[in-house]
Amino acid sequence: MKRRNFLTKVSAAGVGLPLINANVFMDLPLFENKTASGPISVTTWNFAEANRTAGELLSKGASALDAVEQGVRVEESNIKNQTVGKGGAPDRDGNVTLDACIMAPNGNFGSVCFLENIEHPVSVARKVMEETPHNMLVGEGAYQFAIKQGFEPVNLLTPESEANWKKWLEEKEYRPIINIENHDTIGMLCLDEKGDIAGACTTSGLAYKMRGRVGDSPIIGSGLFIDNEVGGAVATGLGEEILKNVSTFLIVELMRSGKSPQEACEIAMDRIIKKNPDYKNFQVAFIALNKKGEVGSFCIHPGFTYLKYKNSENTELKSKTYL
Ligand code: SD4
Repeated sequence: MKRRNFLTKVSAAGVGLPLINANVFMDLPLFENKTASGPISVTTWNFAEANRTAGELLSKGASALDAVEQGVRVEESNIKNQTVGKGGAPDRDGNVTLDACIMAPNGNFGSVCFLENIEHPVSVARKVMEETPHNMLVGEGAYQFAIKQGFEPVNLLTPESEANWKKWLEEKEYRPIINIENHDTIGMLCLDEKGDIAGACTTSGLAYKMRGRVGDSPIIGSGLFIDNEVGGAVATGLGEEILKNVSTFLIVELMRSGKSPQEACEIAMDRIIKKNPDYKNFQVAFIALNKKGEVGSFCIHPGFTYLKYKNSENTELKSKTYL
């Protein structure tokens, strides 16, 4: 049933609902169960194998939730990638601490922050969502929970990340890097065959951060937000700025009010840029996907790319950029 029909019916029934401008909801289905676009996976940066893994799973009929989890796990295990999972850059004391979240079409989510010695924080986040009465676990509690769930303890600091950290210690200059070799936090949004959307986001956070620092990536509404009636958005870049603006929630709300994913990303970025005159010195990037399968992306600095898997093709796309 279309929401417009629903509104007509309830008001005809005279149930005394407050007056609502029905135009706001025109053509928005109340509960949309299918998409005409077919399955799509979109992923931040150039994590081609991760996005292909998710896209192929979707083509075989996997749920969006399974696809995002399996997709981002590829990068969590990739030790060449120093921004996610095993091999991630440590904090300034040499500890690799991971943040991740996953959000399901039914609006539920799981999140872990400041998790150490576990290779797949996204899967721990999913367990938090499915096996506990909570949504977020942090630090030692998250680690203990993971071990109880059967995750193996692993050393996440690779010799390469350790060597880079030791080099950093010589100067100890803390400055967020704008685009880390074209790969960084992985954020993924999937739309499945049934038209359901899910998302995941996983990171080792900013290199050489203070111990205990948590960024936007595991925070629902900042690093990731999904609303299965509207669409989803994920963010990458300087978490502090994304957190201050609750950017992915804002993007989804803008799409709800009729903006395209592209327009929504641009308006949300405008908010960050207006509030912080220092915007030339940091990067933030967004991708958004709506229920129609339309995709948008926006970033501050050139250099951010993202991937779209659709109809068996994994295409790298250049984001529109503010500067
Ligand atoms: C954070 N947003 O921890 C993440 C890291 C990132 O580009 O995406 N860096 O702030």
